[in-house]
Amino acid sequence: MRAFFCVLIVSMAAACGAPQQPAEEATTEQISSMRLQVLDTWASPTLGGVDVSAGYLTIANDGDSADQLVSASSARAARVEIHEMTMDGAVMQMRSIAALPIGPGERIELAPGGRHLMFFGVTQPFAAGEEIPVQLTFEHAGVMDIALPVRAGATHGQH
Ligand SMILES: [Cu+2]
Repeated sequence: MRAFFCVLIVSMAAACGAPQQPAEEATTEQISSMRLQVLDTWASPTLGGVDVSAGYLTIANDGDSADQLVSASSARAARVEIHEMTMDGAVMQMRSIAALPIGPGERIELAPGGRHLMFFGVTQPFAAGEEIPVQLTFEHAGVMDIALPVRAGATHGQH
């Protein structure tokens, strides 16, 4: 099962990295040794005319070296940021973070009420039942293409 997952990640990375990076061999090696898995992906539907939404997922690092999520993007949004929630007194606020570190053996959850991916400039609403393509870029593992099924859940706080 684990071997299968790595092969899958490697082939996806090779497929999307090939056009821009002829020398993808080293990257492929790194990805297979990193053993990063992205699980439990989903996104909130956009609500009545609002052009922002949130995405959630779990990143599991089954490898023995640290990595970090450094950026995210989507064809369905003008910009995707990595956000975290902080308490300012009794007020919960969110802010963008530059990178999300994932230590060896660690499992990082992006879930409602905590860290999340934030989509800005959504022109075509996210509708329940469809999948939003997202590209994650890790410092060492490189680029990973994932899909976030849209489903109703905890609605995201206002920005
Ligand atoms: Cu946010």
